[in-house]
Amino acid sequence: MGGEWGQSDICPESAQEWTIQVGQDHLDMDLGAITKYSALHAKPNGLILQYGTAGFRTKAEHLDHVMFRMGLLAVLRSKQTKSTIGVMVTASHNPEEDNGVKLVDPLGEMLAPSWEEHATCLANAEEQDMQRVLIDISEKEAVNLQQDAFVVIGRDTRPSSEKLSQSVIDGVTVVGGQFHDYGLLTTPQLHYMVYCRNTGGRYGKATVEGYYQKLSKAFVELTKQASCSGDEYRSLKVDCANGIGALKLREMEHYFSQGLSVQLFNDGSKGKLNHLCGADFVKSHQKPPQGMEIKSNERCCSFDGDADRIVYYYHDADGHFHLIDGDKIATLISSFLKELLVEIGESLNIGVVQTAYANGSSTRYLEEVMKVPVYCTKTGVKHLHHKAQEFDIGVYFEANGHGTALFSTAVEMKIKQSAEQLEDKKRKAAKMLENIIDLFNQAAGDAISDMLVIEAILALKGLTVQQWDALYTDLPNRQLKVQVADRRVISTTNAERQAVTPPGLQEAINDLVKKYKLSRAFVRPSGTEDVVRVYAEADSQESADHLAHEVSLAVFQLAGGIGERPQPGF
Ligand code: NG1
Ligand code: ZN
Repeated sequence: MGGEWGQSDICPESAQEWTIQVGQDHLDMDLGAITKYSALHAKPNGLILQYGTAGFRTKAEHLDHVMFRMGLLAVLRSKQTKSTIGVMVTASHNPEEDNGVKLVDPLGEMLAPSWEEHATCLANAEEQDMQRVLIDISEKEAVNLQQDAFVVIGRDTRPSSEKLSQSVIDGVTVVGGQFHDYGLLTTPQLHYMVYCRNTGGRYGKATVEGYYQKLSKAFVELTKQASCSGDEYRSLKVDCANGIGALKLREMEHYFSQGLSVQLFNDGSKGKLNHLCGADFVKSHQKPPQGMEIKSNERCCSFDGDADRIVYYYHDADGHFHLIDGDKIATLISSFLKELLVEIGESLNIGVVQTAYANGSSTRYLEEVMKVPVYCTKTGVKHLHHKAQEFDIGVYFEANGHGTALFSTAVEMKIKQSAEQLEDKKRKAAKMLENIIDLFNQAAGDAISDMLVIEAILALKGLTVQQWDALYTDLPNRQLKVQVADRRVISTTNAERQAVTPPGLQEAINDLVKKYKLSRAFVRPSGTEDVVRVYAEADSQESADHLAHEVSLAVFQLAGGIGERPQPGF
């Protein structure tokens, strides 16, 4: 488990040079204090971790030094950007015993790639090299050490999170940073706080109350405009993965209760975090979570452990389970936004961003039926977020339910004006769009915000969950994992849809794909686990399963598989 990649090869090693520089330029850092406190958060010898797709993630007991050092790094980043930086202590959908940490950049976005490398170097430096690496980072990034620094910290409900966030605080304070500890927060709430603080309050108030008020006000305004107010549209069962989402939704529900009643399951009062429940479990097992009773056609959803992902589902009258994943969420949202734009008479450019894991049917539906341009990026929300920023309106979702919509500043202003100036029907549509913009968390994918957006759209359009599901039919698919000695032997191109190395692997996949109808398959090294992921889809579940298995065998043979050969059957 965790993002271990073996020896890190990006950290400079010339120790001598550093000794000289310490003496000359870095008297502003109390290096003695750093060394002293660092020893209290000592790094286990030989442990190498990588700042991966979602920061550092591994067993909680290996993370104390990483937390302390990320506190140090957050201060440097804050000084460099002259902005508030966020630190979130969470391991999202990983088991309860794990934990993790990620830094949040000034506009609530993921940490810049060059700083991810610094994070990796700093986390892996042996005790005696820590000073050198810190100074190296400050030098390279021209950090003005005189600058004030401010760091905000949030954590999820894991038993290890409180102590680990205290280690972050130790790191922040030892280099003279100021901080605000928000305590328990969902990951997207922490992103929201960072965004608010760095935009002078224009985005919202940087408090939990401010978050609840902003979203609830927009939601209640929207649902007031819904003509159908039958109960069936207004109640929802929510599986909270025994995580932070339960606490926060419970705090928030009375703010929006006139628009929606939520019934919480797996609220952490009994079960274990992410165990047999939560969005990741539901999506990967394609079955409902434990601990939730579902009547036919009841609308249900699951959050993941830090409430930044959401998937919907229901049982039909025959008791069949239907999953509505991130692709269908993106489809609902983008078609609604497009309709509003048509009503307002605005021709803004709207794009949908997906990854290679998006179901082929969703891409086809978006492009061919809805005529919305679709773009594919590498896995990891930072890639999707970045791409979505290129549009007037960019909707991005990973199939696993992580996503949001972004609106350019010019669009926000235009819509605000339209909501004031236009006549009747157009004005109503502009007002709706204005509220929808407020309802999205534009800093990060957010289960609570997305849930309210979806509920508002379903109510406004008078859609049942089955009607939403019927937009298109997902192609049967299968995801598998293969253990290899070193997953870095697999490199990819074309947004991870094609393998470049090892030699022969892509050719083998091409040959296998040809055997099935409507088929597609790709492989990539995971950024959060020490495995190679295999994805296949085809016209039937049997074909998708066969194809995934055959591709797994090809990976095992050509990319240095270890342990048992992949077996058929799931
Ligand atoms: P990796 O382990 O790199 O596949 C997984 C998810 C990503 C993203 C990250 C961060 C899949 C196939 N992969 O990444 O989409 O959410 O975790 O949590 O779902
Ligand atoms: Zn998450």
